[in-house]
Amino acid sequence: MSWGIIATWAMAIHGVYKGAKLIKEDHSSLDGTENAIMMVEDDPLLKSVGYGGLPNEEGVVEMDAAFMDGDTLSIGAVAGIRDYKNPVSIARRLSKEKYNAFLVGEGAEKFAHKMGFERKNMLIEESEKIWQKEILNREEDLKAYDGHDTVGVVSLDKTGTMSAATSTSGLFMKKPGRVGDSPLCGSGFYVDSEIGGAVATGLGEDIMKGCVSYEIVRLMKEGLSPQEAAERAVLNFNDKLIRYRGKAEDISVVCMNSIGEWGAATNIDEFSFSVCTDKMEPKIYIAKYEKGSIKISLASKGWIEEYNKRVLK
Ligand code: SD4
Repeated sequence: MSWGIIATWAMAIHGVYKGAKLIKEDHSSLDGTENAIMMVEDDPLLKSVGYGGLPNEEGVVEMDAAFMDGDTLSIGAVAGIRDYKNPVSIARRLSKEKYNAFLVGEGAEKFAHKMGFERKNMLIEESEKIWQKEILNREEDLKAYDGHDTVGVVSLDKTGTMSAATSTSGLFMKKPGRVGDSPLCGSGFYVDSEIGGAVATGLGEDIMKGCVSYEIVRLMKEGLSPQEAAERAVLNFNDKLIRYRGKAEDISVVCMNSIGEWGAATNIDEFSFSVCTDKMEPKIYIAKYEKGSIKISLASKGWIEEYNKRVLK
């Protein structure tokens, strides 16, 4: 059977290697997805997810994460959680609960403590410095990060099981308690093993207006290929936001169907993503939004070097 794993942003390439290795060695899609995300959460150089993530306006790192099992449609999520090492693992654990599967703030932390998850101060010195500088030159608008924000993963294993998950520290300088699209089912993520899955990154306040991830899965169910579904969902919704509101903020997505075909779309100049399947080694691609359509190309060596300089600093 085919298998595959796809993730938002080039920063997730090591996670994709890890997830692909597990799936190749007959581990489940659920393990592949969780481990891929944990690698991104654990990397202090990545300022938009987990350890090292940029804080809210009070200088506190508050994280959102979700996990979905495509065989059972079970969902677990946390929002505004502080001081825990791997929010995605807490979300996965919560997906096993019949009740109370989406917990916020203190409630999520109490659950994580009870279940023995590792506590960790997620604010690193470098991120605190960036925050202190930002307080002095405060801009009014909150923006999605430049090329490296929420990590979202969809994977398919050899038995046909699919899963999806997200993890993020959300918008830099957000208000305490602000929750984005990432832990919201249908907006930041959705997966159904009979059809496929999708995850989103960008400005949560806009992504959630269109339940973008669910829309992609719905379109795949209608018979569209992942690429067609991703493009149609993002471009149509982008146009609608512009018609209704005059402007659409950043929306980027990746998706995969139940036979390991994949797709990506964006409404920004450049959105990178990482993918590996039984048919191809892990690779970084770039999706570009140009004159109303999406162009996808392999990232060049030069592009990757430039990206690493910009993101891993
Ligand atoms: C959010 N989509 O919280 C997420 C991640 C993000 O810049 O902020 N990206 O809205």
